[in-house]
Amino acid sequence: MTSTAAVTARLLADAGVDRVFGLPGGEVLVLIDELRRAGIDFVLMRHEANAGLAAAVYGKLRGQPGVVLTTLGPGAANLMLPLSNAYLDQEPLLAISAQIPDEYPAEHTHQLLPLHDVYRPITKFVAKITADTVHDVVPRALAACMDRPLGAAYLTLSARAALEPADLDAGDASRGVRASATRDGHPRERAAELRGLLADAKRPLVVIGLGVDPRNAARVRRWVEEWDLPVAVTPKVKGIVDETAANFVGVVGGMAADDLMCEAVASADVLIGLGLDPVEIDRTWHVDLPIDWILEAPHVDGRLPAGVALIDHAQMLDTLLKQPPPAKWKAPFAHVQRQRRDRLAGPSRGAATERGTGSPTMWPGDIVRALAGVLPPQTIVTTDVGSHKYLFGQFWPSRVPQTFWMSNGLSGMGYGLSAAIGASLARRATPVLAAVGDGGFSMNAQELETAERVGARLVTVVLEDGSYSLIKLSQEGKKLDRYGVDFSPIDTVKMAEACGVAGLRTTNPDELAAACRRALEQRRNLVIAVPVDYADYRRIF
Ligand SMILES: Cc1ncc(C[n+]2csc(CCOP(=O)(O)OP(=O)(O)O)c2C)c(N)n1
Repeated sequence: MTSTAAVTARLLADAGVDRVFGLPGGEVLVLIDELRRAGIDFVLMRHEANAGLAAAVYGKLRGQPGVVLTTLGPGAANLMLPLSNAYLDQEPLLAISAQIPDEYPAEHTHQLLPLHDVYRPITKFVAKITADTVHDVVPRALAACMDRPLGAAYLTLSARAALEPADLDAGDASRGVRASATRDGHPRERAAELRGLLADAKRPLVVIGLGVDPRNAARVRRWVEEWDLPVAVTPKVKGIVDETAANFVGVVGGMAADDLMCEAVASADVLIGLGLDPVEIDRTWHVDLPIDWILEAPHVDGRLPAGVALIDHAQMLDTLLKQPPPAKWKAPFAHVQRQRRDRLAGPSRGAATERGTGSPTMWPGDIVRALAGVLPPQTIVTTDVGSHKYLFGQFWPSRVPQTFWMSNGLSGMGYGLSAAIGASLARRATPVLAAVGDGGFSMNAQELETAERVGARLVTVVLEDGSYSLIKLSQEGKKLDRYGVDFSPIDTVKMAEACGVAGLRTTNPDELAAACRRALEQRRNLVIAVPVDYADYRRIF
């Protein structure tokens, strides 16, 4: 006999969990101690939301659920953002919180929240860990996170239940895991159908989305390359194809130059949605246009478009790859590709523009070009949410699968820095770049101290424009008076230094590139503040 907390820790360790992210309260100390005994690192962070975001990215990159642990009440309440993100952005996250013990009198309301009721709608599995259920609910929660669409599960363990004696062995309690949705479509027939459709197409476009398993990246890549098919991606699968290749049309799903991307999808005569999940599309063209859906898992909400059967992508792609392309297409989206490139050009490189304040700024396009020029293709890039996300989402030239991370289903600010910490811990040898706005940075800059302490190594580029610029642009678009969108500067460099991380400010693209490369090579944390003029985004969007 051992304790329920010890069995929980053992089950997590046996499932391959080696790190749990979180922030403690007295009610989870026993579990944290058992995690330590089971060889699982507790990654102490400065806010539960950040811990959850970091954990999910850590888990997804390792091909297993990320785990976040919080106390009850307020700590558990802070999980709304990462659990929502895990749900809408298909990131595997198991959250565990403490809860008031069931045996407490009904009159005990201190820190008592209906946590299961709160999180049930956005998670795939919710349960209480007790001595009787632990062998059942922990494996089921882990499996639910990985069952596609990937997502979240939520467990509570009261401080009292944590100490209850429990068997280390499962006995008969283990009930196995939930089965995945059945794939009743026929991959070979679907491949033949698709080939027939493409044979007559003049302007086909393959749009790849979040529902494509990264393990199929090589197949997808070979298919669009060998057939020279025009291809677009949604932001969350950037890198699944080589975005510097001639057949790459652009990024759909609300990024910069979305007018061009909408034009591309609307003018395609065959529009293939390979794993496309509408959760990333902030318009309604996916309802209005005839999309040929090729899905192997339901969309995030568990739904499928009418009449669509799930099929195995690998089998279908293997069938297609055995055959020559059914037609040759002569770059039907060349004009879109050209206009897309032009949007990034702007003023010549190195020229700092003057903003309202009279101080120098860098053309946002130069930030992308300068960094892309020096960072290796395997660099993991994360963004926060705002104008800079639209910029990087469309124009960062991703070349390697799973190297680009943003919150796009939820689009929740606060993602960029936390995601970068999770990514760096998952891929210790890989350079990591976080591109964030000054608004988002001030939501969680204190996690720089976490990064330094836990050994995450990243360069954070903060695009400083003294405002929530995406919202400011939206306000202007609505012809409203400017109100509630500008803030006074917090010195980014001093903020970094206060957290024990070096910082510098530059408006020179060469200096930006050199500093970034040096820090990544030397595996140092660095924050680079880059002043930008929010009005420049208008010319890119
Ligand atoms: C948690 C959260 N709060 C508010 C928003 C709405 N929002 C979207 S973008 C944005 C502005 C972000 O500003 P900043 O981080 O400075 O980036 P910028 O737009 O300037 O690039 C806001 C407030 C959001 N998406 N998420």
